[in-house]
Amino acid sequence: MSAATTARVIAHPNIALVKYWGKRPRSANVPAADSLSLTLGPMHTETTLRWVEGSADQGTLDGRPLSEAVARRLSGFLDLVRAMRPGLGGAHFETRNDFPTAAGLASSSSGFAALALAATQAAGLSLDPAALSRLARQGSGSAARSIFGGFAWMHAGSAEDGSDAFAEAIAPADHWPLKVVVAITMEGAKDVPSTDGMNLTEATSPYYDAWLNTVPPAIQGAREAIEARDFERLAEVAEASALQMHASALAAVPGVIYWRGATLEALHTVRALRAQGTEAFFTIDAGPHVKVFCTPNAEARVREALMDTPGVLRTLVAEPAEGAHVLPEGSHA
Ligand code: 2P0
Repeated sequence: MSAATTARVIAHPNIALVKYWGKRPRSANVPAADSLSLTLGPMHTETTLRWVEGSADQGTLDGRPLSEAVARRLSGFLDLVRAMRPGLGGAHFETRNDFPTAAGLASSSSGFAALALAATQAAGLSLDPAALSRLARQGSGSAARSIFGGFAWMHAGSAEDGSDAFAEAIAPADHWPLKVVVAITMEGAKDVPSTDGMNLTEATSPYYDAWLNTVPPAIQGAREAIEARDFERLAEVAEASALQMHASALAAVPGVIYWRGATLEALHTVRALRAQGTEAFFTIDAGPHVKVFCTPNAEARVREALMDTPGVLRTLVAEPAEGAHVLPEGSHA
């Protein structure tokens, strides 16, 4: 092989407006249904990676060694890249999130999007965005969407091998100047990893099939609302998708409960704001935090109202961001 090449890349997390919750059984992490998201900054993952012949994988997350479980998951993912270019050896990488990891803030979306891009770039493979999205999906379903900036539509596809399960961009980051105020309701990692939560929902929830049936009309509604920049319509579709996803998870046995008291209080805050004419709606992922989409002129009011909500610890503000990209100065060692 030629001299080692180092790739340094950035990827942003994304928040789904139409949620992904459930996988096709016995698949290579193929989602059971489509989803639709917005990629958000300035929060991001930065990953630097170099392949070293004759070495094992070794990586750090936020400057600390990886736990055994995380190391195994990442090495399994890196095997997919090794299969594309035999003889690569081990990956030496550092990855940093400038926001909390595994806390329901979509760190696996930016994490696997960054790892997919860094590992292929450092291997001298230049995958087109669809192929990169397909690869990222095998690390984490939501990561397929973070390859793209702005609004992204993830297709579950129908091919047995998942070859048509990848995301596409449907509108760029500057299509609609929205803000997202994140209400942090608890510090630390969530109790139930999303993969476990969705597998349990699929296996035991009587509402799982009903949940899957909500997705196609929600995708259609969200696409139309985004194209027309129709805030009211997007609010209706996105809140319903989040609540229907959580309803299916709550009905699992045992029920998967991601909410804390402050989560519910924040939902009421947002509903009250909207009733008073403020353009704001909520969504909730596999964690206790509440993400509030709003128009730029509503941001200060939304932040203030969330800070006055019992149990909300602090807020973060995000806005539409670009897709995963290579940092030019770090692309060659
Ligand atoms: C989403 N979530 O659409 C949904 C909503 C959480 C709630 O995608 O098992 O970490 O690694 O493919 O991508 C979280 O799931 O799951 C997620 P895996 P992932 O954003």
